[in-house]
Amino acid sequence: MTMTTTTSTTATVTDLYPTRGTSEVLVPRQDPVVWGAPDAPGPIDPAGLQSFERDGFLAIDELISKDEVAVYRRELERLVADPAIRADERSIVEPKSNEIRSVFEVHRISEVFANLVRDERVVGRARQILGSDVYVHQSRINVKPGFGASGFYWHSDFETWHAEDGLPNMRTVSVSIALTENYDTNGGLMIMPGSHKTFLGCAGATPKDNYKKSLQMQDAGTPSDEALTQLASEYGIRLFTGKAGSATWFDCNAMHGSGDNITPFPRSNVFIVFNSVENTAVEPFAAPVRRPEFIGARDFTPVR
Ligand code: 6CS
Ligand code: FE
Repeated sequence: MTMTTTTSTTATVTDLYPTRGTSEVLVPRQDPVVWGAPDAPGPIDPAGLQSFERDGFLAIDELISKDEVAVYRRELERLVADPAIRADERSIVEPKSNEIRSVFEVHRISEVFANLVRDERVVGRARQILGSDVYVHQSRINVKPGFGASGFYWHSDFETWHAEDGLPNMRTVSVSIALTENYDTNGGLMIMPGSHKTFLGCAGATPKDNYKKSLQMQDAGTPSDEALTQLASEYGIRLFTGKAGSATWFDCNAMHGSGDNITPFPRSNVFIVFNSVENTAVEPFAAPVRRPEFIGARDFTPVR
């Protein structure tokens, strides 16, 4: 069953991935994972592209050097300490401690992070995977301080970006670059390897202004216990650890989440979402209104 949705122009775009209806539904992915040629030139070798296609993720031990990490850590600390940033609507705070949890659109707020986005080691990998020019659909720094910062429950990012931001196809890739050490104890990223090949359409309509809650604790777009049990039993769960400077690239539809961080050790990262310029956002497929542009970009200018 495919529903159609209309864009702001007269064209209609077929909804390949219905979600947020009355019942949950699992459908096979209808898009390639690696859109570029398997031997496309770039920082990822063919074996790396193959494993990304198979698993839906690619871990890089050292994407940026220790010295570079120090620069980005200082910039993160500068932003988090700036009262103007805290007052900015692009800052999301922790529900309990009221500490800053995330700052969105960090590639537009900070020239330092803008440089990271256009670094060939970063944007070059995104272009290789997506097989085209790319633009930033979303960027954020996640501070994930210690002593109780809450994690993110299981979800597929694409399910939200399709339902609420209007991304038509799975031609979007994220990279999480660790700015502090990711131990196996401080709330690291967990991904179900291979889960990116199944789309889980969630049950339950999107409330208006959903983003105000979902960026602290997601509700709409949350899989059922039964579906998570089925996916986890089939695919397993991989926890990502690594030194500051390591990075995890993962497909937009990989089922992932992270636990709370009750250790004294923060798990800070910078998270950048690249979307293909061939997959620009149309109207939301399953939400009453668009999310703000600082969460789902409407400026499709390719990263240069
Ligand atoms: O809703 C979003 O766009 C964000 N939420 C999560 C939990 N992951 C993806 C994205 O940053
Ligand atoms: Fe996510």
